Amino acid sequence: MAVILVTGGMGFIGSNFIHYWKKHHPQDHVLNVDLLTYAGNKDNVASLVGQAGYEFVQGDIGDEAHLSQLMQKGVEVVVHFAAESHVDRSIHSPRDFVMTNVLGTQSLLAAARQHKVKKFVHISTDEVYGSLGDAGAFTEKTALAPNSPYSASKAGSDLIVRAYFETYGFPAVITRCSNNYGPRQFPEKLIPLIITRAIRNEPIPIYGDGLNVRDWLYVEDHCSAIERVIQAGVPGEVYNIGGHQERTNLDVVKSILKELNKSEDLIHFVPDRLGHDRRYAIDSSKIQQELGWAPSYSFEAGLQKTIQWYLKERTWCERIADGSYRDTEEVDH
Ligand code: NAD
Ligand code: TDX
Repeated sequence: MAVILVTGGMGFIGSNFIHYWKKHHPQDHVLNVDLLTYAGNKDNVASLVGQAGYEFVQGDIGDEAHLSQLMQKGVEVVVHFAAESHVDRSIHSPRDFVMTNVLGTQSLLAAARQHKVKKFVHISTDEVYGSLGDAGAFTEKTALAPNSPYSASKAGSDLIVRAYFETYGFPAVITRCSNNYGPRQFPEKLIPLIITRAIRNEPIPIYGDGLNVRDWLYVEDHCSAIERVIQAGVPGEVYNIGGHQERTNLDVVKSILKELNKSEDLIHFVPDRLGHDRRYAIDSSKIQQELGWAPSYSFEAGLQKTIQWYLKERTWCERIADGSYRDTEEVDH
């Protein structure tokens, strides 16, 4: 039995990863450490509460003493998802992003290093590479050129992780994934925002001309890539993760409206995001060739599963809409 510490396990990707890991490695003990910011939702892992091999501790990755104490539970592997993750929020409150993503990551690294963990997987993003023109894709050798406070803070965290490897020989690996979508994504991000608004026949805001391109990956495919990195990723290396599923935002919106049988009249063009990156595309040949990972879902298949999940989980959506997902007394897990 291995003890795995997951940070940010109440968020979108972290909670999907915990479900994935418990399904495929039921013997392992997962310790979920999350501060429960607005993005942390206990409903995401409610079905695991009380199960053997799952434990939640509320905590801040910036609290090195607390993290150090938690590492003493025999933690061997750290998978670090916790972050401020929304670009629009970073434009309004950049400081929060530097505090959590840069300083928080350094505190976590210090605690993990002191306890000599065997592997530290740092979950980063393709946004650290900046924006692409019409052609080409980001490789692991592409220079970092982040444009938003969010991506700059993630690039800062990548560099401090890199420094821990170079300076102390700390066994850290960095992954950089493209845009994720799937169950349990907070409806501030494009795909869940469109789905939940379209279901309620509310207007859908599209920034600028709607022709910005993102490279979409179903969250379960991201989880299987992280699994390969835990098992075989080489310390000091960076692995790009993506599924070669580029779509314009407008195409994404139209696909969702069609699937839900809703009118395109719901689309409303609104002023563009400041510093809006035009296009992302990931070259994931390194992880495919060196670690034998491949995505399983096409964008169409993943999107259909995602829409079905949001249609079925009405209570999950309503508890976010009315704010009750943050009531800790009611659902104490
Ligand atoms: P999310 O916003 O859904 O979840 C973040 C989680 O971190 C929340 O549960 C929150 O409570 C927790 N958290 C925030 N600050 C904390 C702190 N100081 N201490 C402990 N916990 C804290 O984010 P997500 O979309 O699941 O993204 C997870 C990670 O993956 C992030 O590092 C993000 O940069 C990266 N990433 C996301 C995407 C994407 O498309 N969503 C793509 C590539 C990489
Ligand atoms: O209401 C909207 N209208 C709109 O046109 C929203 C919320 C977004 N958009 C556009 C902006 C982007 O071009 O849709 C695209 C996707 O936006 P987000 O869902 O905010 O994602 P993005 O900015 O691409 O960043 C995401 O992918 C990389 C995650 O939020 C990051 O955490 C991850 O690192």
